Amino acid sequence: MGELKLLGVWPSPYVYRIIWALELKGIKYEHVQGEFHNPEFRDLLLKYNPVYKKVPVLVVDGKPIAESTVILEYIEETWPQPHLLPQDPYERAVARFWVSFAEEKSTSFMSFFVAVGEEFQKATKEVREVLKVLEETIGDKKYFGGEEIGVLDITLGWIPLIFGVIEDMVGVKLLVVNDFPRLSTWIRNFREHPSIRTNFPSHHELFGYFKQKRETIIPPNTA
Ligand SMILES: N[C@@H](CCC(=O)N[C@@H](CS)C(=O)NCC(=O)O)C(=O)O
Repeated sequence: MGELKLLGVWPSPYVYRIIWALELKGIKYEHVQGEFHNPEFRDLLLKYNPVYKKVPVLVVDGKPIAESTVILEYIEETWPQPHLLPQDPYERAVARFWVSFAEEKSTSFMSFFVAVGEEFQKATKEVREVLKVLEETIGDKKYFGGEEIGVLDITLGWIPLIFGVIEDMVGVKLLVVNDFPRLSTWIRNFREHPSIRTNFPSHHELFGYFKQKRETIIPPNTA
């Protein structure tokens, strides 16, 4: 394997997926962290991800791979150890089902972040339903992957990363210990993992960033 470059923009939760997977597997890579308003970085994105022009992009010996879940599959196939997917084909299919579920439901969380009025109430209800399903799914396991972090933990890693920040911003707490004891424990386990902890921005930094982002979508005093 030659040169490995990750094109990212801070603090994209999609980019963090790739950082966490590479760190967990101990893979060396160069992180090219750019900004969307930088024309040179835009040119790079246009070159390496002309279809979506989004981060993350993993560039392997000059050849790009886009879409975080596709990149995760590539990483797993190229560096299988430690495994992010189960070895049993049925269990692997189940893990992929939950990844697909998590991706599909992420739109409700997006609405929770940016919607107002009735749309916000609807999103709140949907997010609570998704959290209930996840609470059931993790059961008594340490991680969704079992004893070790797996692909679903990484896919859902944006919950430990930014959901608390979003809750503080919108002023509604949904993921509370009393209602979601297992998910709350999972969040702690995930954040404390040595490969995650060292690649995890502070609540304060994230709050500043997402507050500004939200205000470009909902000007203050509109909510
Ligand atoms: N489905 C994509 C989503 C990636 C995505 O939405 N990335 C955002 C940053 S969080 C982006 O690059 N947006 C482009 C822009 O804002 O111009 C994935 O899983 O990689």
